[in-house]
Amino acid sequence: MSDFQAWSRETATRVESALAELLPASRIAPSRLHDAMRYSTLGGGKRVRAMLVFGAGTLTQASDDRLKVAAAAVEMIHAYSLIHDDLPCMDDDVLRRGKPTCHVEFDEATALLAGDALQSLAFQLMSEYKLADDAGVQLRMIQLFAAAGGSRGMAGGQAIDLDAVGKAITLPELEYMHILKTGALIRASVLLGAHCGKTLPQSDLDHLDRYAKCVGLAFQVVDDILDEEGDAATLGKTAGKDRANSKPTYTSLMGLAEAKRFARELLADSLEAIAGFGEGATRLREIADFIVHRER
Ligand code: GRG
Repeated sequence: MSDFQAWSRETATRVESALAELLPASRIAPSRLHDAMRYSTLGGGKRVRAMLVFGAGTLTQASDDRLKVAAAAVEMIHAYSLIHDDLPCMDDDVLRRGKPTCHVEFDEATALLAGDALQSLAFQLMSEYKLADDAGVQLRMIQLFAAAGGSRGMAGGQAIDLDAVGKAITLPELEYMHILKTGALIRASVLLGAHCGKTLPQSDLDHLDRYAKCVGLAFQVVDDILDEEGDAATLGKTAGKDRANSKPTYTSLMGLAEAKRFARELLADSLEAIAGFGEGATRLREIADFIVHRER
């Protein structure tokens, strides 16, 4: 096992136990809602966003105690977006992380509420725990986090996505949609992790943000490639859905070969953005490489 594989497993274990501890127990009422929140958040997923929180936190020597709370909050928002994305009124999917989606396992109303409650809990944690030395920095982190999920972030990207079904859109329009839908939370993960530790000068934060933007887009380009080339057993979710739903994707607009070339180009750009950081950014480099070369 490579050093990165060992680190990523350790990071996934850390965030899993933080989530298990921070999510309300199933025995606490309302049990069905708490069950649904735990069902959709625990025991699955690649934990890429948690890795980015920890990777950026390594650069600023942030404490594990802070990073695990920030990573858990990010993974809760991510789980929330997946629950809502799978609902009949959105992508209407039945398989997620190799098991029935939340509304299939529970029911639509419970799935809707589980997503809502996960979002609230994420913000509660970000404001309850001390995540930065300076209260102003922590407030800025919460603002960043809120913007990433809002109408000019993930929710806005989803609105554009739903509107684009069956339509011919241009590459710049596709890029804009994904920068919001997938990229916003990935960018927030990197900056939140960094803010948990020592203060960086604005120029370093700008380099990190450039890295995160490239990695966020690369994540989506590879997601489109995997949707085209992968199978449900490996992906843990329905494959070939974008084409079946007439969704514009990088592969439908560029073709497979060009999409793969674009993903490699984004990887190179992400690495260039953090070239000046030296050893401290090793994990961030490895995560970028993992995102582009992953198989699920
Ligand atoms: C949650 C603010 C908010 C709004 C709801 C549903 C929705 C609006 C937004 C959808 C966001 C979404 C589903 C983006 C897709 C991003 C994506 C490719 C998700 C899959 O991420 P992986 O592969 O999943 O990291 P795992 O299961 O590995 O965690």
